[in-house]
Amino acid sequence: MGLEQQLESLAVDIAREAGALARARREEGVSIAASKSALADIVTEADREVEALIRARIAAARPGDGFLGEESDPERGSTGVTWVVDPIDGTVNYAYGIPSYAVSIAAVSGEPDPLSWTALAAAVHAPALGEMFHAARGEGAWLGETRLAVNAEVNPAGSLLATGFGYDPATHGPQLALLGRVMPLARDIRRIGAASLDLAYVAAGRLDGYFERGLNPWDHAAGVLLVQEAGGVAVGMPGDAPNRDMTIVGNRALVQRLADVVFADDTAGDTQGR
Ligand code: LIP
Repeated sequence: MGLEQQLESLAVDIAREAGALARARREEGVSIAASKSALADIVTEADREVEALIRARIAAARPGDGFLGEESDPERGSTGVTWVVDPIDGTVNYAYGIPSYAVSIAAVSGEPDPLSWTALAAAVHAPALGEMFHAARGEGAWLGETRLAVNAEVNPAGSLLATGFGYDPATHGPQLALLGRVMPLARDIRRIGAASLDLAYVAAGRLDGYFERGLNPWDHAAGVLLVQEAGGVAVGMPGDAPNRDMTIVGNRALVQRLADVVFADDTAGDTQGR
């Protein structure tokens, strides 16, 4: 078993344990610990507890690896591998009791920068939905034991697209304007509320494409590898990998159509807030 598959196996095992903890805490009742970038950008006690569990399991299994998580301080490693973790992606869904939340764990090599890292392994686990999406670089993307593939064609009826909006109300005007420009490409829009699931669903063919501005590295690190290993394309701003400025994924033809619209009049880029 190569490094990528070893990292994938570890990510899956940790995601499963972390998902069980998140689900247990949800059933006990969720308490909001704080707000972060905006009043609506909440963190629960469970977010913090689940990330601490993930971080401890990784440190025990792979001492010396780096860590970049949503709820704790970043740590540069000495092994060249960094773990990029969102302990509960879809925090607002989680707080409201909507089951569309996921533990998102990725292992990357190189600098912990989405513009330059190489994703090696990914696990996106939705514990309330009983689904484990996973991938190792070069080994395909999977839902459990089922191999995944993005929808290869652009549907003449239009594409089923997902997107999301920032926590900062100041971002909503430009983001809604962008959505209006994209709508002619869509048969319909979904707003699932967890980027890692949006990305996993594109990999699984449940969505044709997804775009969102303002994602954090831990929101997209694992899901982008799922899309790429399912035969899809993932881009950011022209010439960039997915990052906070923009994430667009789907099959190659759809991504080009979306990018042509998104970057034609990039007013949504005026407010990068979350
Ligand atoms: C969420 C993302 C979602 C985005 C939300 C939020 P969180 O991450 O997964 O796509 O639209 O604004 O950023 O905060 O639940 O980890």
